[in-house]
Amino acid sequence: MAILNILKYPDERLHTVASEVETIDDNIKQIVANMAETMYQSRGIGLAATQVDIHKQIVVMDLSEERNELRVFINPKITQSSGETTYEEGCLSVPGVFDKVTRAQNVTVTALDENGQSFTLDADGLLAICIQHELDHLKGKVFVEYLSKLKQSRIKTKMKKLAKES
Ligand code: GNR
Ligand code: NI
Repeated sequence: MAILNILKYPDERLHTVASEVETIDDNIKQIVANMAETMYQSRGIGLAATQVDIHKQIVVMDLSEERNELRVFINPKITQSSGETTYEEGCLSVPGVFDKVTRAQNVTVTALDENGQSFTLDADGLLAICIQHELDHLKGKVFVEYLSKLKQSRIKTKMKKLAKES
């Protein structure tokens, strides 16, 4: 396994649209394992392949307290959504920035697991928020793009300053 480098906003590569996974082979399983390891070591609740510069539709997530309930979503699609909820979001690609985003309260997602089994999940609460946040990454969208242009510009300045210092 390996820890992968997480792209930081405003890296242009975060705006790449991910391609569908055609076959779940050893290479894809390796990517899933490395993404899980990277998510756990970064203490995130989710990670999209886009964030580690792999432009395939792969997401890993773990919302459990014990960090032992890994969820894998390959080629995920939201088939239904309803309601509205606002939550203060953060992102491993925008460290230190937290702001409110309004999203659907409930979503139904269909995806393949790491064995190529198709599954459907009805989600609400933080799980539904996280699914929408991760699917946005696969489409090249970062949560800060829901904020005002002024906030986005301030965040860009802050991130560039952080990058220089490190
Ligand atoms: O770790 C994460 N926490 C989080 C909190 C609120 C809403 C979304 C998230 S996802 C984020 C990890 C991440 O950046 N995934 O893309
Ligand atoms: Ni994120």
